[in-house]
Amino acid sequence: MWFQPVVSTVTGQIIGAEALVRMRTPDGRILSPYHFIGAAEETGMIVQLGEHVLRSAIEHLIYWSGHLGYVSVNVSPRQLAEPDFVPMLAGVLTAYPQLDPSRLVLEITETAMLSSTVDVGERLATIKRLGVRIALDDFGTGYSSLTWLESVPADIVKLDRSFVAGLAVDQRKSSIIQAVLWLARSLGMSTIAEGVEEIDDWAALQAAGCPAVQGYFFSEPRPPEEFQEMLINRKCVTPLAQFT
Ligand code: G
Ligand code: MN
Repeated sequence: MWFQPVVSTVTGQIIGAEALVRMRTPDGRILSPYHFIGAAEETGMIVQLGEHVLRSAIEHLIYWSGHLGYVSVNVSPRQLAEPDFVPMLAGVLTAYPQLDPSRLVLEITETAMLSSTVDVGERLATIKRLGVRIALDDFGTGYSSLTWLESVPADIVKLDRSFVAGLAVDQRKSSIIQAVLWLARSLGMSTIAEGVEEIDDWAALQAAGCPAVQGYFFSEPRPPEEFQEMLINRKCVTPLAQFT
């Protein structure tokens, strides 16, 4: 498990982390999920992998409890459609009674709704009843983002990086971002802008009132020891003073 910080644009502090699974090959290379999630889904190993990721993310969050607000975990459409997914999640939550379930966020992409054989809205509603929060991942890139927003009981919108890169110099992107921020706020949802790489884009997001950001500008995903170092020593310093 690697972790990438989510940073508040208001305080400059790390408020949460996205847990991102990586695979180490026998010759020591690090592979991103892009290279193995497909195979894990085909072989059915996604079930064990999904549970492992969930448990590991929760254990790290509990360990960093005093320093980190929440952890988010990506859930693939296939995982969500598994009949055992909700019982597995409920079982894991029971195994960690010290964890407030609202400190766990599941990130789901819109394709989960399009390609699924199950009623995704219904399944997510059941998950929400467990107290876990839901984030709409890569928001804005699918075919039916507004339907997704309407039909899913989500708590967080994760604005896709394609709207974020170059935002500061692109009036169209900035209009879209302001509209999504407004929409999310009116629906009682929070927004995280993903893929923030440039200081100008960060400043534009802060000025637009986007509450939280994530991206290489602050930190790439890091192994737990390095993430912890950043978390405890607050090394993920934002140039907040320049803009406030
Ligand atoms: O689909 P999702 O948003 O969960 O994808 C997360 C992936 O995005 C991770 O693999 C992570 O390495 C990558 N990522 C995180 N921050 C940035 C960024 O600032 N720029 C780019 N291009 N990719 C990023
Ligand atoms: Mn994600």
